[in-house]
Amino acid sequence: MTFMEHIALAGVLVSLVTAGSVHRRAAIDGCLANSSVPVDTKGSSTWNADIKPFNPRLTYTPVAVAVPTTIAQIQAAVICAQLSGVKVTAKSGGHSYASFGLGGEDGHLMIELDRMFNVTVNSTTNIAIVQPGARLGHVTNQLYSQGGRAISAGTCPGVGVSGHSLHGGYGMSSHKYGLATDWIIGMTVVLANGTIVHTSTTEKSDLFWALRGAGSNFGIVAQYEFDTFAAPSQVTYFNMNFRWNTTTAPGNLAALENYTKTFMPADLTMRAFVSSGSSYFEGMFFGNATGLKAALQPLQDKTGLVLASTTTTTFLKAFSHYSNAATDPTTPYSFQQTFYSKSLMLKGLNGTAAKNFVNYWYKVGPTNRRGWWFQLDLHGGAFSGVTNGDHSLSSYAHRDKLYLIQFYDQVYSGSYPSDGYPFLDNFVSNTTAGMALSDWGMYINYADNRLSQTAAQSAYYGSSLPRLQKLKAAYDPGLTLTNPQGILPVA
Ligand code: ABL
Repeated sequence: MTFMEHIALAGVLVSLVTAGSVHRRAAIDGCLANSSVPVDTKGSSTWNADIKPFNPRLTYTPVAVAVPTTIAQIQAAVICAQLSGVKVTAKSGGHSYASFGLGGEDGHLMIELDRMFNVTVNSTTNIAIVQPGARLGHVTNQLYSQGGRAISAGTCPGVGVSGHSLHGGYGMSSHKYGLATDWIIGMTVVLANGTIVHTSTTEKSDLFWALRGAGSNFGIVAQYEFDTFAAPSQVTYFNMNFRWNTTTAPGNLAALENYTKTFMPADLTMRAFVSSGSSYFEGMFFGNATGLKAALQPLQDKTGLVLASTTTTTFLKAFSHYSNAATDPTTPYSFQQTFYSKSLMLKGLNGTAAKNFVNYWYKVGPTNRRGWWFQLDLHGGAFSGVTNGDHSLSSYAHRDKLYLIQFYDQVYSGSYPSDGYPFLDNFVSNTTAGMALSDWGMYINYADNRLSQTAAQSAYYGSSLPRLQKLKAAYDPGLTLTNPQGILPVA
């Protein structure tokens, strides 16, 4: 569309828009058609697939679904949303726990990015060009097959690269290599006003900072440049079962905290997994079983944990060991789980907080007959790549947190019960009861849709929030790119 055509169209649209949402829909449909942006028609099978959320607890209906295959089409779609007075949301993998890829509410223009999933590694620079709808399994497989490369990222293969890496991106390489966001070195971005910019540490560095941690609020990344590292030649994954109780758990948690803060080497990434049926530590070690044993010994000495199994294999096979679905998905895609989830990022878990946490786990936990579990990732620590990443280069606010806990309460058939929520709400509130606000936060990649917008902003963005609010005022004062937990502008 030329500039003059935009102006002409804008005139038509202003009168349409004032007549309300039916006309907003006509306006956006008309604009997308005039701009040759590919769409999926409401009610078609592709539309139904596009709007199928990972978490069916939260379903929303967009006003239109654009399915671009080029950066110019993403731009044209954003301009149409602006002209039609419609909010716009990009969906990469669609795994947001709050269905933010659908907008987190009805009526957004959804830009379905999953047709754009190419990954190309430059064999001289080892920099990867990644399209924004690539899923982590595809990224991992492609980087590995194109020269044995990798980025730090999660192991759920269906998760989209965009939401994951624009809001942190923790995974089984993080203790050595930090977050997925740390590997982004450049981005081509469509801003809320429809302009295309390129950002890096030296171009619009404030935008680069904001996108690396709070990305969905600041633009639609249309293409990434990721730096990569050589995938380790040998990876050992392992399990250590444990059975603690209300008496032993607080002391063992204290030992775990001490270990993470002082000894746990970078080559080891590990988490505790606890469900009603089992509890174990699991993780990846970049090296062989002998190295792993040396890395774990100080913790075992203090806690009596026993290594139950080790498997030494390739990086790719270790990745698929921790995959929860087909390991190289592109599109179409339909994986779903029905659940409620919350998170806690903690500087530590000791004293009264540890006792409260342990009491809830062992006393209230067994009263929940659904498939609940928590994962406690040893996110920070003396040798953690997350802790030791450059704090000034990203808005990710939790580098000072030792633990990342994900709480998950799932049903395997039917819908999530409306009286189910207090179970996890109380798990979290009991744990934080005596803590200073600055000692904990939450992770937006495990979004809790039931937080108020105010609570969500401070829990997700912590000390980065004031600067993010100012940048929101600069880049998207009209809240074109937002959702019910989006950052609100402060001039
Ligand atoms: C995550 O962030 C975790 O790291 C995964 O382990 C977790 O996967 C997903 N998110 C959930 O959205 C789950 C599987 O989907 C479940 O089937 C499994 O029971 C659970 O992990 C525990 O292993």
